[in-house]
Parts: sequence; C-alpha cells; structure tokens
Amino acid sequence: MSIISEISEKIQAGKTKDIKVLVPQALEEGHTAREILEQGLLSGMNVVGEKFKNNEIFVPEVLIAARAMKTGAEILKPYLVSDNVQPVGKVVLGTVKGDLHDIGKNLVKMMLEGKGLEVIDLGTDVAPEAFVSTAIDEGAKVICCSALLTTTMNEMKNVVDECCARGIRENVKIMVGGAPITQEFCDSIGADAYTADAASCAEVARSFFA
Ligand code: B1M
Repeated sequence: MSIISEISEKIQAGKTKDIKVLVPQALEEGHTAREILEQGLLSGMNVVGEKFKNNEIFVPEVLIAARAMKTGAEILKPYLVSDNVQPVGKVVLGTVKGDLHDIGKNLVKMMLEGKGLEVIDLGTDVAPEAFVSTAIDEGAKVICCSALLTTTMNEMKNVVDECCARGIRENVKIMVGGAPITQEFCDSIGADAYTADAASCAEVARSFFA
C-alpha cells in the first residue's frame, strides 16, 4: 500500500498518532504537501463522510477522524503557505450561524494566509451581524463564509442582506463556499464569488486586492 493510501486509511480510523508519523514521512519521501492533503487527508475524510451519511459510523468516530485530519493539516501548514509574505489586506472569515464545521474553513484560512492576506477568523456559528460589524471595524474588504449544511447555507443570504442594511455592500466582496454551495446558489443570494476549494478561494480573494 502506498503511504498516501495509508494516510487516507489512518484518517478513516482516526489514528492521530500514526498521522503524526506518516505525514512527515510522506514529505520526506518527496510527496508534495498538496498531494498528501488532497489524496491522503481529504480522501480519507470523504470516506468518513460517506460512512456517516449511511449510518455506518456516528458522531464520535467522525470527531476522532476530524481530529486526525486537523493534526495532519497542521503538519502540512508550513509547506502549503509560503513564508515572508507581507499582508496585503484583511479578510473576515467564519462558518455561518448554526454551523459548527470548521475543517474546511481552517484550510481556507491557511490558504488565504499563504496568499499574504491577514485573516480575522471568527470561528464557527458566526452571526451575520458579527461578520459585518467585524468587517466595518477592521476595514476588511472581503468576507468569506463557509457552510456545510443545507440547513445553514441560507445564512449566507443574511450576510449579504446585513451588508446592504449597514451600507457597506459596495465596499466589500462576499465569498461563499462549502460542500452544499454552488455557483447557482452564490448568484441567487447576490454574493460575489463561489469557489469549490480552499486554494481557489485564496486565489480569488487575492485578486480582489490587485
Ligand atoms: Co457533519 N455533516 N454534521 N460533522 N460532517 C456533513 C457536512 C454531512 C454532509 C455528512 C453526511 O451526511 N454525509 C451532513 C450534512 C448534510 C446536509 O446538510 N445536506 C452533516 C450533518 C448532517 C451533520 C450534523 C447535523 C449531524 C447530527 O448531529 N445529526 C451535525 C451538525 C452540527 C452543526 O454544525 N450544527 C454534524 C456534526 C459534525 C461533526 C461535529 C461530527 C464533524 C465536524 C467537526 C469539525 O468540523 N470540527 C462533522 C464532519 C467532520 C462532517 C463530514 C464527515 C466532513 C466535513 C469535513 O470536514 N470535510 C461531512 C461529510 C463530508 O463533507 N463528506 C459532514 C473536509 C473539509 C476539508 O471539507 O469542509 O467541505 P469541506 O471544505 C472543502 C470545500 O467545501 C471548500 O474547501 C475545502 C476543500 O479545500 N470550502 C470552501 C469550505 N469552506 C469554504 C469557503 C470558501 C471556499 C471554499 O469560500 C469562502
């Protein structure tokens, strides 16, 4: 079995200790951080997601896998973001109200920082008012909203509406993403950009500061 497949399997089994050994080993063997992330960590989490959906595993197992995923991503962080990048602008980031999923958001944060953007991370379960007040207070030009649930994705529309209500809609770009989000949804709520993954999110966000 290749080391990348082994990483994927250890994620599925939630073996954080093994991840701490295997991820640096894969880097030493010459695998790129992107390859380890996408084909190892994320592919493992996708299997976890499928099993969760089919009731083959439950919340505790998912949380243990999520912890292993987080550990792996932390090890890869220095390889995914380049050093000595001067901040070029501020971004407010968070997972929307009612939603506690933060693994994708944390990847987005890593990639944004890698593009030289200063990220104000509001965490999870972030109310529309908090996104907008922070953007005003910090002078942030971009708001990034993540959602993983079909029941919470509509909070993104509330962020757009709140920006209009507070009179800053013309001054900020609102970016949306997360598993249930599509370009069509982005257009329907009047957000500025949808991207499917963390790296593309960072590229598009950076372009708003060009
Ligand atoms: Co949850 N969960 N979960 N869960 N969970 C999903 C999302 C689900 C699809 C599982 C399933 O049924 N197959 C399902 C949602 C169904 C739906 O809404 N249609 C689901 C459910 C139902 C729930 C609960 C309701 C379960 C329950 O309690 N009955 C509950 C809700 C809690 C809440 O939020 N209020 C719940 C709880 C949990 C845990 C706490 C156990 C845990 C979260 C732990 C944590 O985040 N700290 C968890 C997990 C881990 C998952 C799955 C298995 C994995 C999510 C993940 O981290 N993926 C997930 C199934 C799945 O997605 N396959 C599932 C890896 C991560 C890197 O991907 O976040 O998609 P993702 O990020 C991607 C892109 O989407 C993108 O970049 C990343 C890749 O580069 N991206 C952006 C993300 N944000 C972006 C923003 C951008 C741009 C791109 O621009 C701003």
